[in-house]
Amino acid sequence: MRRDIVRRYRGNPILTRDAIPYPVETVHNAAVVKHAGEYVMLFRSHLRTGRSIIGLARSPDGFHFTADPQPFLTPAPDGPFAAYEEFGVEDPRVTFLDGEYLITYSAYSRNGVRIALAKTKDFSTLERFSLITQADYRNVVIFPAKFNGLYARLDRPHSEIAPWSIWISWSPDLRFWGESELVMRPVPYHWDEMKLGPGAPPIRTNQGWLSIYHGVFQTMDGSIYRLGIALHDLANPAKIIGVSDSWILQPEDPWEVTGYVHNVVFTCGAVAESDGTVKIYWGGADTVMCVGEADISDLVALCLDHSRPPT
Ligand code: BMA
Repeated sequence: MRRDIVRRYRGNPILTRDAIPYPVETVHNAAVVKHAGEYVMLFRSHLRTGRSIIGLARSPDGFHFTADPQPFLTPAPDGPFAAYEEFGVEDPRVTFLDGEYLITYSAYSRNGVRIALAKTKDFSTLERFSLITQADYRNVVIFPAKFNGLYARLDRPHSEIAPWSIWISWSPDLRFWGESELVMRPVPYHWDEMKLGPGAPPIRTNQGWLSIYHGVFQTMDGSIYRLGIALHDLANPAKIIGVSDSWILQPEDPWEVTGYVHNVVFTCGAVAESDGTVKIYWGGADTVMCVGEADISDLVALCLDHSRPPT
């Protein structure tokens, strides 16, 4: 009998546009963290213009979410970010480090897509800190730790020459990033052969940093977005210990197979719990939010015992 590594919550989808108190077309690709005794979700929504904004929802248990009355982050009307957020803000990721939440998100404009970093301590005020990439980058996740005094992030530059791969970069101050290295590229004729991107900010385990990423395969019927996992070395996350040969989640439920973009499961966040499980949150078909649970030890074992070459 087949045993699913990610156990889908029976109440999926957990958040849809009908539950949002302002007009939106979708609710997807959300970051989730635990803050002050509740789960806080930052979710992306398309507007009828086709551009995206970021909303906030709260939950006592990680499954039942209520959206705040107003959006959390909308394109900057003026100042240094305005020119780069003109077409919308997308796909937030949140990392807790040194007493504050670091929020990375995609900033779209006529100048391409860049990643912006904003900070908050309480999810009521927000400080836009810096645009931390040039165009075209997406999927920046910051590690919740420093390494020899440096911050580390995984990211996914866009290239017409090489397959779209996962890179690592380092920073002394969260503003200036460099010493970049490619850490993981797609494997030809594999479920993630077309492109890869970091998903949820990495989770610390005794065996290494667990990174839940998305991988894309192109078919005659369009692209399929699935989730996979990789384990990075604890002391030096530029080194990959293992990458699961198989995906952990693929579009199967009707709201993952059909929607704004068909055949997509896409994660921007996961919450590790003290009982050894992890709640993984994903957008279904760029339209609704879903959640499932997995045992962290199962995910680590897949990376260690069922690994394929990282590059
Ligand atoms: C990616 C991003 C994601 C989206 C996915 C599937 O390139 O735009 O936000 O979920 O495509 O459409």
